Amino acid sequence: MRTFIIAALILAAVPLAAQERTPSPAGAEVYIISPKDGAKVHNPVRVQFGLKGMGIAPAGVKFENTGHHHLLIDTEAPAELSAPLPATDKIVHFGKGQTETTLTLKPGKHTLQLLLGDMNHVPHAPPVISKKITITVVE
Ligand SMILES: [Cu+2]
Repeated sequence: MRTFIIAALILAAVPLAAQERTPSPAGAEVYIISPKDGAKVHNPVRVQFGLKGMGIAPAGVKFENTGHHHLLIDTEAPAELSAPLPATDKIVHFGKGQTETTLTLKPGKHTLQLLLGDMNHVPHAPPVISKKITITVVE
C-alpha cells in the first residue's frame, strides 16, 4: 500500500504531456488581406493572407519568430491552443509556407479566420490570430 501511494505521488508530480509553446513577438499580427469583411464574392474565392512582425517558415522548420498559416473556415479556433491544430476540412494548414489560397464554397455566408502555428502546428503564445471575417458567396 505504501509503495502504491508513493508511486501515485510521483506520477502526479510529472506534468501531463506539457508542450512548450513557441513565443510570438510583441506586435505580431495576422490578417486577411482579401476578401474584405462583409464582401460578396464569387467562386473561386481567392484568399490572401497578411502577416506583420513575423515571418513565414514551412512546417517542420525551426526559425525564430516564424510560423505557417492555418485558415479556419466556418469554425471557431480550438479552445485548447497548446496542442497541434488538427487538419480538417475546416482547419486548413499551409505548411509549405503559402500566403494565399483559392476556395470553392457553397453559396451563402461563410466565416474565415487565420491562425498562425509554429513548426509543430501549435499556435504561438500569445496566439497570433486574425479578426474573423464574414463573406457571402453569390452564384
Ligand atoms: Cu499546420
